[in-house]
Amino acid sequence: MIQHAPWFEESRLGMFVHWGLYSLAARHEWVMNREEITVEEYSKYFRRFDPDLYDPREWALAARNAGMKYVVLTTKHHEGFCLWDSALTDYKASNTPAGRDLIAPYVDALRAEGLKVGFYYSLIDWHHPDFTVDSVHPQRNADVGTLNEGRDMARYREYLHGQVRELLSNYGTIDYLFFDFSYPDGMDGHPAGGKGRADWGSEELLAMVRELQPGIVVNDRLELPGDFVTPEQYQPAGPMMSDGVPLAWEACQTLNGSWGYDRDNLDYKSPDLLVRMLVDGVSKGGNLLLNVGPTARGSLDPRAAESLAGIGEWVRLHGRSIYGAGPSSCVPPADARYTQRGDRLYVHLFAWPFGFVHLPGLAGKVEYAQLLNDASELRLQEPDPEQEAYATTPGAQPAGTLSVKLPVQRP
Ligand code: FHN
Repeated sequence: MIQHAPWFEESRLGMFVHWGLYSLAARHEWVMNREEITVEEYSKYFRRFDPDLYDPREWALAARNAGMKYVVLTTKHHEGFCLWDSALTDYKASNTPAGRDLIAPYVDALRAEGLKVGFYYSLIDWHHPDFTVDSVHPQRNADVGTLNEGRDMARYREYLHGQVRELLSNYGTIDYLFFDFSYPDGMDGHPAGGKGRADWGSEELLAMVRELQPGIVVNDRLELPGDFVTPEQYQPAGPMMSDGVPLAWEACQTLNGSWGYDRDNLDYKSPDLLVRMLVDGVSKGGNLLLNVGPTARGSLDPRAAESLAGIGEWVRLHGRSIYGAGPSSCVPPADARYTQRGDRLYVHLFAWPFGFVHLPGLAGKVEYAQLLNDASELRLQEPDPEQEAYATTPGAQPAGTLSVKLPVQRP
């Protein structure tokens, strides 16, 4: 549990939003890197960034209706483009056809819906003239030595700290900060090397963050321990621990493998799979930060909106089995996960059982069982008073639920 921010693990589900100039390219947020696009060539997107449909209230409402309790928006991704009216650069939304600060309305919209406010901030910056060309830079395969002449990471560090200070000073209480990311050993063995805490000034930066926003939660990507661990695009095998102590963790996941809007990518995870990812994570003590990539006009991708609606319907009926819930000491039957909140044990059936669900080791410990979607009772049996109980289940999986919950009330 993050002692200074219990809201984080009580929330269990948040929305990640990747939105920037790469949304115009509409094929990947690393397009600048993957296609080795120079800053000059990439400026075509800067000149055309005109999000006329941007309405963060739409995003906030979609998040709330999906059962999400916090939202994290890319204030600046690796491309270096800033969504807020930073005094430290001209490379910002207010200098594009958007013509305004886009962070202020985002923060207001979240607060209006009672959602916690999260910022993502990229440590990497492929636009800034002092950010040295390294193994992830779009120009990594050009003449790195010549390109780095005159570049000064100390000046970049000052810029980096100044921007974080702006973000944490100018928009009221910020609840969550996702720094991204450190690669001290470089990427893919590229000789241009990497960057880590010394390049970012991580210790000083983190101290400033805590001073400006004492209640904030910060992730673990400054090459320093943070408040929570960030497995990305995978689900840990079990609770994440350090020296036997459970860690707060959050799995960040995409809907279709891309973080930014990826027009031609149709490989969307089904709402049922997304729900099972959520439940799996909570059963291991983790959160799910599920990503959407709005279009360059600022609207949610209709396919993402459909996924969110599907999750929202499940959470509407089953939210009490995830919010404030976590791992159980009981061992679940096959094809199931347990989440527990107080004396309520929730049995999440990932495969519909053959007329009953085993409750190993729970003989004499279960007083009542019901389906969560409609609160209908499930008859309990205790064939072996020393070992297990089981609850009888209807033949057909109840309609309207992506998976079924069984709050098993324990004395
Ligand atoms: O390089 C980024 C990537 O584009 C995306 O923002 C993810 C989200 O966690 N973080 C980095 C990859 O780990």
